[in-house]
Amino acid sequence: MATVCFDGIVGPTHGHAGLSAGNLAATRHAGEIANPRAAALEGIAKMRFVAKLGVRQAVLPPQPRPELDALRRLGFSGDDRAVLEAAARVDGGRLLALVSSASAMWTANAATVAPSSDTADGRVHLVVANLCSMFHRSLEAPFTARVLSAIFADPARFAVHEPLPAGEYFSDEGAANQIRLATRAGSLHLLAWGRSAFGDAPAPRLHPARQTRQASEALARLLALDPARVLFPEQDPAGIDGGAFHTDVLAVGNANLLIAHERAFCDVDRVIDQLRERLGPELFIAVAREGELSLDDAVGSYVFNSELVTLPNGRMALIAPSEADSTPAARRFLDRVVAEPNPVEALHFVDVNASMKNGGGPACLRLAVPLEAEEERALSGRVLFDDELGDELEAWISRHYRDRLAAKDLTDPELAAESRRALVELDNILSLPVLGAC
Ligand code: SUG
Repeated sequence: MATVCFDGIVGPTHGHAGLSAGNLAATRHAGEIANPRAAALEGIAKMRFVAKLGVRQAVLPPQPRPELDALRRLGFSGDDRAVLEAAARVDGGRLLALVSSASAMWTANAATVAPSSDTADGRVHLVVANLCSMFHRSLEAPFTARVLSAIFADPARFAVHEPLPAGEYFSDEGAANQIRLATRAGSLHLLAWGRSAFGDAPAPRLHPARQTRQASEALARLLALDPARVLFPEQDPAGIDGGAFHTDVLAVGNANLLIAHERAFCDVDRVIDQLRERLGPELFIAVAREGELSLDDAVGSYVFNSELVTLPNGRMALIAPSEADSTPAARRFLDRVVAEPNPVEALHFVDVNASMKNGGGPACLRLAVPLEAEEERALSGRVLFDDELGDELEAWISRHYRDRLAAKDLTDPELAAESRRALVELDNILSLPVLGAC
């Protein structure tokens, strides 16, 4: 089994609108002028880099934005120009920014995943995330369901589940709150959460907790996991208040290695004991305590939002954001992890700064899907990344994307038309007929 990393292609309306409360980077960069073309090319460069390491790499398409259908459902009418201009007058342009967000690029939030080796029916299960905590992100779910159903189309091998019913009770943020670990003792899924729907658990005071415990429990059922192979740790409210709105801001795991900050989970030592008990002595754990790496530096550098990948030789590489290189305590921590006796043999830094400005590091940009070779061959569409696809995508981005996008540009109906044309063309490149149909 090898993990295929599905990266989201950054969309043509990529911007910095400060849409996510509790996401410190996004809030700090609100209102900055964006460069969607550079952002998208940065994403392709990362995919190229990861693929060159020998890691299986794939792509997911961006979504049509601005979401004019959503605006029409909200009562705006007339032609596209009239709809966009009227929406732009609402709440100082906030509504238009929300329906224009290219946030589907952070595919770690697209779905929760269980490989066929872990499920009761031997199929790969994916549950599309409803993302209902944030309005702009909730708009992603229906299209994500179509895209994943188109790619994982073979019902004998794959089960793509509809998003959980949206609402206060079942708020689900996808694999950003999931860590799968495995040793010869078996596998274990951590399905973390930030609040209980009934308020019967400690909650953050400053920032919203997005995932509910009830959602995580529903995911375990839908993924058809053995209940003995699931843990439901709570995200530390102090971590969320420090800017870790998703688990993957403070923890990353792969196979027999977990790397985490002590503020990732409530009572982190108990979580570690449970992991050791279930996974045995083959499990390696590297925890940063506050004294070694402050919560501020951990969140500011996104060092735990590194991709932790298995290389063809069975060892691992850490692909960290360049911000972790320039934050001394984060860099020292990474050096310690590489020096310790664990599977990590290489440390790399990638520049995904346009994504980082919105609170999305390397790991946010990919959905990790462990697949057997025959399952990988059963994927529909031309989604597996190679140099040729990379070249075509770069040329496509250079043809269609703007290099400057300010909030006022979102009212331009030509931007919506350009984006649509770009996505229709992408259908052909990816042989994935989901975009043109919109
Ligand atoms: O949901 N940012 C995203 C970042 C998601 C990061 N994903 C993971 N941690 N896996 C979010 O907060 C900001 C968009 C803006 O402000 O324009 C945004 O949606």
